[in-house]
Amino acid sequence: MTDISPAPYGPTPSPRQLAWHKREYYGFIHFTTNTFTDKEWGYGDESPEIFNPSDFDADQIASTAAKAGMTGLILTCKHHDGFCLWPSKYTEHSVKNSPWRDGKGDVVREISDACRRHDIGFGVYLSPWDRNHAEYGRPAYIEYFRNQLHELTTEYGELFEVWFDGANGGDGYYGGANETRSIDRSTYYDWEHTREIVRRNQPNAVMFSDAGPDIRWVGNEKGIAGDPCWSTIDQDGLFPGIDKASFKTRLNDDMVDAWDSPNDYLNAGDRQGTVWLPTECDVSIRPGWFYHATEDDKVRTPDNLLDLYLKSVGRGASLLVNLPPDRRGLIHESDVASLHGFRQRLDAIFGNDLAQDAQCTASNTRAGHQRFAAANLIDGNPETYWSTDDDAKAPELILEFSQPTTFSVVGLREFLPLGQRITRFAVDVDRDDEWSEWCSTEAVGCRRLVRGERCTTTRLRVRVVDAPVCPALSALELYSE
Ligand code: FUL
Repeated sequence: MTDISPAPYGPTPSPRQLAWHKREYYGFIHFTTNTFTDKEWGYGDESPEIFNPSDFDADQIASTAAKAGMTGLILTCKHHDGFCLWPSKYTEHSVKNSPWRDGKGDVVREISDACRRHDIGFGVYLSPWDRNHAEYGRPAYIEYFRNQLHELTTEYGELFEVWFDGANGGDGYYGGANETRSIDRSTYYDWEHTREIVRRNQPNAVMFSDAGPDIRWVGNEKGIAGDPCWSTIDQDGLFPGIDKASFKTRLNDDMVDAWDSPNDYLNAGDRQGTVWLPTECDVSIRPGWFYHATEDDKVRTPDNLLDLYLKSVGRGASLLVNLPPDRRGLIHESDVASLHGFRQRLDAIFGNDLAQDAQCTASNTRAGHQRFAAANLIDGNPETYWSTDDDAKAPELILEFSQPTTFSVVGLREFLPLGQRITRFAVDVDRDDEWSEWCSTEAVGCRRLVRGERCTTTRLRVRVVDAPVCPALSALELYSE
């Protein structure tokens, strides 16, 4: 039988990227000696003896994340100060020389086990920059870094993500040298070979950095993706920690003219991009990444978190919210309360998809075939999709309700194995038998949530306004706040 499905358009996600797209919202844990020195970046000369949480409880941390609706946690196993939260064989600068659990503790073990108990994924952050290590800046450090990567990717079970930060090089302790060391960020880590360790040991894990290879930084630490934010980009010339000058020299003239900085480029993505490299939006629930008692009254509110969710997950990216454990080794009560409120809002809105009560019809159905019917958009099954004949590139969908229905958020999802196909779409509502435009916007991707004017209607129309090929949409959702 011939395959009548539409041909994929442009770059498409790998199986590991597809699995990651389903995670949508997960958490970050920033914890190290900084928690005890009240700093954001440790210099690398901190004594391991200061790491001594009084009531560390990995279950409190993992259950807080799980109850908040998070699908995983990524732990700073080593931040820039070089202190290791696990008893690495390759350094003395770790929990094994701290008083915590008499030097027998392993934060990575406890958090990873707790994540499994609470049925969420576990991921690791291993800072490429190490302000403690004597060999930082020289080849011997790369061997050390790779050894650590090997430990983390072999000893703590399945990882869903490995996080490589872009900050590297600068002043530090460096085994007592107390100097400034700069490295060539594009060559020093020999990323191509370093990444092979992760691929070999954790083939399902996605790797995060400014340059992927699986997911990209969003270009800010505010939790906000571009509008639109394309899942495609041109990866050539990008590397973790890329600066403005390298960005300008390495990319072609069109790109240099279009984007002022790598951060702008990463934030927006590139409709003409050559690879699938979706976005992760990292943001802290507090002003800092590490816990500071002075910020107990500066925790983001549930409404603010909801706004960020709509500007990240709702733009086809993921939302990574940082929860810094305090000196007890617990997520502070203020953060727990805020997460609880956020979860209640998510449930209240997204727990009730109003589109499921409607009839969904389309101006065109591919080959007139049931397999591509508009009903697939509201069947709650992400594996089925609606599509049209190849030449029907600007089709329409209509949702019809038996009762007047009030909504304020419209959601669309593309069937990602066939690529990012829709460039622009619009939504209209029926006001007294006249169509009136409710929104017109670019990009769908994994998930597009448009929050707009609260409106009551019996009919809603989605128009594909601009697309190089026929659409393939797996969901049309409608919510009310
Ligand atoms: C940054 C780091 O320098 C911060 O300390 C933090 O880890 C954040 C997530 O990434 O680049």
